[in-house]
Amino acid sequence: MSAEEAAELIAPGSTVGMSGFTGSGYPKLVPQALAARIEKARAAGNPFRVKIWTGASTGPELDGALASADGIEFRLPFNSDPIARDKINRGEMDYLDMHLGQVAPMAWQGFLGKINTALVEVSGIRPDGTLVPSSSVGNNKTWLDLADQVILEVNHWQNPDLDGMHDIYYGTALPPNRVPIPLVRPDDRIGQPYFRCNPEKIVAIVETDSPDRNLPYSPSDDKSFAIAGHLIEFFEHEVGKGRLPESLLPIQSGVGNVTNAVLTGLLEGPFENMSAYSEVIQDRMLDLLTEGKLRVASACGFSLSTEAAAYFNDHVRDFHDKIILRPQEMSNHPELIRRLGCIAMNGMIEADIYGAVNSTHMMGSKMQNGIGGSGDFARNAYLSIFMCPSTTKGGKISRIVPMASHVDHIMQDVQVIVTEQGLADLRGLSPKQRAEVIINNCAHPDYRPALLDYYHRAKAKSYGLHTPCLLDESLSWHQRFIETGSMLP
Ligand code: 0RQ
Repeated sequence: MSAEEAAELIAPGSTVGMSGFTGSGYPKLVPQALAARIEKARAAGNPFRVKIWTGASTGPELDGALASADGIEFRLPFNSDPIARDKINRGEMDYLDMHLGQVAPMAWQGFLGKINTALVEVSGIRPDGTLVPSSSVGNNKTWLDLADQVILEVNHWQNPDLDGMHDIYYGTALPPNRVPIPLVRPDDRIGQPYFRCNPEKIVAIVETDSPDRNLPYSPSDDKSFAIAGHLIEFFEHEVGKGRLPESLLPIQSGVGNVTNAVLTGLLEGPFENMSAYSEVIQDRMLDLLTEGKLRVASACGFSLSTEAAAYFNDHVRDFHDKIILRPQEMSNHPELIRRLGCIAMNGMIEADIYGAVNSTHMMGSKMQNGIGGSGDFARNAYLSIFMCPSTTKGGKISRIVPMASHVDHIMQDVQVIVTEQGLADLRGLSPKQRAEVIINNCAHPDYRPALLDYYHRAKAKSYGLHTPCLLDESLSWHQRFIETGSMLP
């Protein structure tokens, strides 16, 4: 049926579980038709909103369209759409920012409430009724199983060769009946390539031919390459010490310029036969696979530039045996991340001198995207690494601060911090030892004296001397930025 007819089947106020993970595999037509329906209802004096659950971020046709129509009452678990972000930060949309790996278990446990409709993009429907997943898997398995009704968007833009690339594991159960997950290597296949779906629940099938949201490629800058350089040197050091194998351990890498630069560094570096156990496959990961540096990449979806997406679409066959796409409860599963010994590499907004990391909130209160999978990986990884340039906004903001204005990753989950200034290896260090390494190795020289001054005064005057702090001053840098536009004194 048409997208407009399908959108009529979504009840006002209901909960819709949608596909979509980092801009891949999200439904494109029905959300726009729903947004148009909401606009029309508002014009007629009967506005309504819905609750949206997804895998992670989606695209302008979903979050952008529905947020513009003021149609989202509640959203989980991750968002990077600027219009939705603005609504969240104006207090006009409720947002639940969750660990991506915990969404499906929490839905099954009944903690999130009822899901009425699953709206899922697939790349095909097989004669036996099973569904060929699209360019991301997200929480689709869970939405399809739990929802009362199912709307499918069959997207012909997706390459049919995606068929066979997915591994959908149906062995999950609720406590006390959980059993070990039989995955011991990133390339293990433990499930089936297709989603099952009760045909009686399918109320609409809509055909589309629309591309995923692919953003133009912006090349990494000098600071990103400096960060990458420090990290590659660190890996070589760890291999030399016998703490990492020569092919490293399965890498997890966030998205963005810095992580793309690190992957470029790995492309040029000495490590061979590597593997990735990650959430997303980004541009440089495709290059690593093409060059044979990376043997296999397991993830939940793609986050590609327009150029890389076009290349991938033309060459899906070549990647067929090298990429495995899994549900996010598997790609981000603590048991698997711990067992495989992943090397987690994620971006951050700021870290404090003790190495607590803020991944989500600007100045303590303004949501950027969400914690995503960074927490799933950071706590359970073999090595947990966070990185960013040491300043931003033309030097007006230091990303190493006396106290993080919001904490997503506690000290114990942060083992290595890297900026373009250098790398702080925090393993085995007490809070005061961590502070000295972070300030001296990672802070920008414009802020280093002020950080040292704060730290020394805190050591003299703090209420306790385990993690010294001056409560009346520790967040003053953020307040100064809010008041003057700069953290500089
Ligand atoms: O602002 O966009 O106006 O230029 O924030 O900053 O340095 O480009 O950061 O794109 O690497 O993202 C933590 C958000 C970093 C990301 C975060 C401003 C800065 C700029 C972006 P402009 P950068 P990145 C795998 C794991 C959580 C999810 C995650 C993220 C903009 O890495 O979302 O890890 N992580 N997932 O100017 C005020 C500060 C700031 C600041 C930066 N301290 N104060 N503004 N900015 N620092 C992937 C998934 O989970 C899907």
